[in-house]
Amino acid sequence: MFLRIDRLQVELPMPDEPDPNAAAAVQELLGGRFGEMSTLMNYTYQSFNFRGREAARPFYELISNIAAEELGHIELVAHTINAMLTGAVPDEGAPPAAPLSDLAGLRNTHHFLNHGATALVANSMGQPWQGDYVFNSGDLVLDLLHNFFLECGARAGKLRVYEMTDNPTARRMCGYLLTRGGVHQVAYAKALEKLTGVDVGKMLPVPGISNTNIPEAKQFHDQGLHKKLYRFSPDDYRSCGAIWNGTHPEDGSTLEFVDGIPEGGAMPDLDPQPTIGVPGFDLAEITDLAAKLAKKV
Ligand code: MN3
Repeated sequence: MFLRIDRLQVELPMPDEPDPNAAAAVQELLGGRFGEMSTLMNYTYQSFNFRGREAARPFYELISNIAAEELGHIELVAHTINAMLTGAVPDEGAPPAAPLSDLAGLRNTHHFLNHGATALVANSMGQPWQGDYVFNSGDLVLDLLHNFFLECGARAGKLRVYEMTDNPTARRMCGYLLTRGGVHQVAYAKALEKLTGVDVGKMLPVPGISNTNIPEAKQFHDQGLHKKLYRFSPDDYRSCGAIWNGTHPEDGSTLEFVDGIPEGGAMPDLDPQPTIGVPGFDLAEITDLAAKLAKKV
């Protein structure tokens, strides 16, 4: 079962200006081959399909627990995209005028034509996320090796999106996810080390640039988030600590298995987009009905 908490994993400041083309670039971190949909679905299906789990429980629990964190990463990237699209749709204008004509030249018009100025399950080129991005051979060493590679690719993607936009909301999200993705990269390397004896220190880091070079990641590094693995369950997944222990390969700090979830940040409340009928063309009616329903509970 899944328990849901209506908070983001980190506080996300809203940008002052819309930035729809940069939002299109950020889509790569949501629906690209190395995006958060891919990390989520790889670890989720690997946990669903895990055979012999009692005999290999710490590995099963590590994969399951990280899958839960990845669901929150999708949420964070989606809200970043939504924030960057907010304000891009003009407030006024109606047919037969063409209030959306300025949006026609944007990189991804699906954000507005098919969605409410919100995130797509697609990459930066608008291609939908695909199920064959999931690798689940059933061979634990091979799957863990894949997961390590996936986290390396994800980290490279975040660095490149960071290089493509100086939007403060996008960079905040990139800084946080570079830090958390770094944790997962180390976690899978540690799991491989426990399973095969491979030298983790010689596998890291990929790509060869430290998170401490990125100011938006360094702030989380300085708070120690790079050495913390959270336990994303009220009662389960306690054996992750059998893998997440020892020292961090980069700075030698002691790894910490946190018994609970991050404090996180408030869920942003997105402005309605009346010109494209979001959440409906008669906002007052929806607001009135919702208020009446809320009084009944
Ligand atoms: Mn992630």
